[in-house]
Amino acid sequence: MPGPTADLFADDALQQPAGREQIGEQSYVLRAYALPWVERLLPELRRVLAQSPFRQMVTPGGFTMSAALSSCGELGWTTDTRGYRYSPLDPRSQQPWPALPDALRELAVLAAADAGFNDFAPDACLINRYVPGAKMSLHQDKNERDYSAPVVSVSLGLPAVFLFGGHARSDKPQKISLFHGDVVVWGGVDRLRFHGVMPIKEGVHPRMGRQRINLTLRTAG
Ligand code: MD3
Ligand code: FE
Repeated sequence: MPGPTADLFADDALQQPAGREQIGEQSYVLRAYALPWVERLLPELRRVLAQSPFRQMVTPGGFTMSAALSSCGELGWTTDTRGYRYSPLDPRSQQPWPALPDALRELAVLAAADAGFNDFAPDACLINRYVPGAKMSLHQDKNERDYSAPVVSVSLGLPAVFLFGGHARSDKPQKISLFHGDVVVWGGVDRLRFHGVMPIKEGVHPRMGRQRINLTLRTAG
């Protein structure tokens, strides 16, 4: 078993020198890209979550998702027994979702541009919280109106193994480790590829504690 020091070193800086890794024809991991932004993002995130706290949602099939969700921006993604959709109101409060924080928008627009997508204009940010054991099954993101816009995701906290599949559910997925501060940009021909997250391994992140938070920015409306 690694001790606390090993955990610390296994984490951010050493395993992920900043740099861009291409994972698909139009998809890139920007390693450690968000690290300089984290101390601006966390207070913004705290404000968002005070207004729209994490909650576990039920899929149309009747399963409770293991990841807890919230949203910010003009549109938020929700699911219930009636289906998946984007909505301008948080169903919990019946109020608009919290605004998309400035630093988060800036970071996402810069990351998209670095991956070749200029003029990214996100209107929705889905916030996923995973505790150890939580996962996301292989799926496609098909609720957005315009698939020409990329998706930008920011990983915070515990590491995850991201599954990046193909256009058919049966295509064998690549496994890509994502660490605190990594940003991933997916777009173009990769936009409708199946993807998921393996169950998060037990651990405690030195900054984020016993959780992984993923922020996914999209143009949904
Ligand atoms: C790849 N979230 O919220 S990053 C999701 O880590 C979701 O929480 C995962 O899948 C997470 O829908 C993965 C986001 C992501 C979003 C859209 C994609 C990855 C994608 C579209 C195409 C390919
Ligand atoms: Fe997804």
